[in-house]
Amino acid sequence: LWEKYGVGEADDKESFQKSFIRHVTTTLARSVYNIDNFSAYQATAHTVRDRLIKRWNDTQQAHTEVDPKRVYYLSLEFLLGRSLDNALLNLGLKENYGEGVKELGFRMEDILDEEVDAALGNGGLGRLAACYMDSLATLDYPAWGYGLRYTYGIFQQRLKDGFQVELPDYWLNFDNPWELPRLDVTIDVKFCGTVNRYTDETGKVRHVWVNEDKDTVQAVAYDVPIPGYGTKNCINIRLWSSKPKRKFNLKRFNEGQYEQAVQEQMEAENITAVLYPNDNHMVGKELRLKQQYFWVSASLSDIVRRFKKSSKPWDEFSYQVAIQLNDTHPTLAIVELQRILVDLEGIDWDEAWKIVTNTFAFTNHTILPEAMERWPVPMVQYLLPRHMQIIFDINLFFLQAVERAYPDDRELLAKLSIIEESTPQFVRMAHLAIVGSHRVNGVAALHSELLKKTIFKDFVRYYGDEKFDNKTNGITPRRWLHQANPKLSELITEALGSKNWLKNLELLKGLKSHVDKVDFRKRWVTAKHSNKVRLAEYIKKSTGIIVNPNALFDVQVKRIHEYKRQFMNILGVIHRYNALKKLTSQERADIVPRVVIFGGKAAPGYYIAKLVIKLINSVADVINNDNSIEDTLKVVFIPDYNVSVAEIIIPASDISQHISTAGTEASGTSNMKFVLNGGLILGTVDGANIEIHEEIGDDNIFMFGNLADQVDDLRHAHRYRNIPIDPSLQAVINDIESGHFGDSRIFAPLINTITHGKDYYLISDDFQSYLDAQKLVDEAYKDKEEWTKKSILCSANMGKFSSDRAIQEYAEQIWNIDPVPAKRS
Ligand code: 26W
Repeated sequence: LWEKYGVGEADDKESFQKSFIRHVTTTLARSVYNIDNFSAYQATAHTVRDRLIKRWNDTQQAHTEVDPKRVYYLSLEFLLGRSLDNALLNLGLKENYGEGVKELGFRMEDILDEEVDAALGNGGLGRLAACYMDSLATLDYPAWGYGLRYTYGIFQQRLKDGFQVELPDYWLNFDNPWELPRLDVTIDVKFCGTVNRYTDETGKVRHVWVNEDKDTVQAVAYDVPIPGYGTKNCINIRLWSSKPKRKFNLKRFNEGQYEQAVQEQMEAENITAVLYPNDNHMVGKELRLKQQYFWVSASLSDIVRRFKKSSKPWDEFSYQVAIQLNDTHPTLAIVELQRILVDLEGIDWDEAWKIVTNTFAFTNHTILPEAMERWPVPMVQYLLPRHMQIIFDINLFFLQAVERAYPDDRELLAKLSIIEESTPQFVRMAHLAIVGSHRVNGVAALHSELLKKTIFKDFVRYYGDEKFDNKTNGITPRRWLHQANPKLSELITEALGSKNWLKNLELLKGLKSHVDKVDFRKRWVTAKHSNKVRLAEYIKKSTGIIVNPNALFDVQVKRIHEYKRQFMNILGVIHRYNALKKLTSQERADIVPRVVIFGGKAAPGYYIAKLVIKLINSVADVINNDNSIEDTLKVVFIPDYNVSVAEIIIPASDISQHISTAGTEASGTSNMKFVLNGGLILGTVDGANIEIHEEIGDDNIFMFGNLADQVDDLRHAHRYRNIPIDPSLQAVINDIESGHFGDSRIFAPLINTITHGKDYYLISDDFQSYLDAQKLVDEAYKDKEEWTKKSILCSANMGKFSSDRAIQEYAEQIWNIDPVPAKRS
């Protein structure tokens, strides 16, 4: 029938226009004489959606026929951003549809700009999941994502008097054309209740978990199609939304308990209401634990149902199913699968446990102690009584095995235990994830090494080194170069003679032979410059500040966190400002003008991070209004940094800063995006900076600061000895304290983190070498031709950091899955 009626098939301009008009008049119920940009967006999106559904159906059908081993990517966050442009490019529709809308009197850019971001994530981990789905689809892997359909995504950030204020992100205000509601796919999820023990007819002890109807909620599936690039393959992210299971209680209504009856319904909907806005910081809210189990339970029940359709024996489960845990957030899935196998399917514990551990693998994304998930045992016991028993049993059998290997080492048992023996006790989710998985990985070489040497050291001793490995992160070149930087993408395609680099990023190496061509360099600079003009316009629109596109654009955009050291950056800006003021007008003429650009959200409860935002804005106010420095320095804080703002900022940077205290940033992924777009980086010897350095060479990167293996000693020294603060830093602090940037009392708690605290993030220790590195940047930028060569070599050497490479490594080395080529019907 698809063939016969050609539904969602044709890609030509006329078919597009026909479908566009049909959607305007029927789907939107509007008159064709009254179409605004938003309606045009909706009609275009619905036209693309029709085509996506076709591919999505074909893909699922191919998977059903082949019944291959599938991978399930469990992530509490998918930070997808906008979908229309990506779908147009991946499906190869951009040109025809662009012409189509133009003839109808619209500009494609305006239409694309109407879309709201899908912002169901905080930062790195959520965006990584989105890039990985793009690569899984592009490489034809049979993969599913599972997550939550939050009613509210990450908050919108506004600035008031330089302070961050948060607004709810009610992103589903208008209909969302990128989701397919599956109101028929519903799954019951239980909470609370009790566990009954009994002996079955074979004499085996069994457990049943029973609860009251009011404590069961329903999960409803919403499917988000993810199209691959240059393939018909289109995979699925299934997001669960919660709703009450019990029909509205009429009996109670009659008894006059209307409010209580409504209350129960609302509590069920609460579960998927909001994404928790903390990044790298654990807050032990009961609702968050409920979210985690709700999601994990619905997803596993879906996965098990799909497995059962093939009527294969249970011992083949792990040959059919690989489940990747995106950090510890879905760790309860381990316990849930064990429960399904033992309690519901009647499989013996040991056999079940083998299936479980062969199925799961776990990725760690941070070593910060405050980010480690720990749940109070009483809370788990109350919400999930049977799971708590199973966790205790998993721990018991695990510790018994450890004891056999290391008799008499009680300390080792305490260190490895899944249960932390405090009052109350806590469940250590990372320990549970390690014990329940066959493979554990970090996200960059240094990070994976540090995991083995620090927080997972004792596990390496017990399991050996082979269980732990590295999978360096990657980014999708489709969105982060082709889509975000069309001018540079076009130039690259022309120089390389084809678009193949979009599927094989190593081909960018071919740009090296163009470095010495003056004309090529000129065109490279022109592309770069137009991106800077585009960003300057965006800055004017969003902040009112006017910046010069010929200045050096120096960017730091990421979540605001002490370990990322935006504080050090703004302290460096003050240092620069004070130096500029001392110069004569003639001396200033030699200075390369700079625009220092910040962006990023602070967790709403993170007081110090919010003070950093205020300080940046206060410093910006003074500097931007000081005519005496003659526009040699401007400071901008771009509000509400998100994926679509990143797509404007990243292609426009000359230099970007990735300056975390060594050993604290697991990988970073924006560093890869900047360099891929020909931006140089100024960074510490941390995370993926190290591997970028290896790929692009000493001449094309500015590295500074203490190394990870020096951090412990330096911290120790700050704690126990009186270390004098770096003099340049002290001068800057004095300047703030003098009131130069407004009432300095506001900033006292922030400054105290250096002066009266322990300078835990070692700003004082790195400050001088940071300033030195900045000086080298200034010098290097003066030689424009050399800088352009560096810029080209940066892009040329970034092949390794494609998410295609990362996904291929996961597929071959952890999941053991093969591509299922999409059918070309
Ligand atoms: C429980 C609170 C919480 C919430 C989120 C703890 C930890 C997280 C995330 C795992 C934090 C995160 O996004 N980490 C980032 O992961 C990226 C992708 O691997 C890395 O590139 C970043 O370096 C890392 O900070």
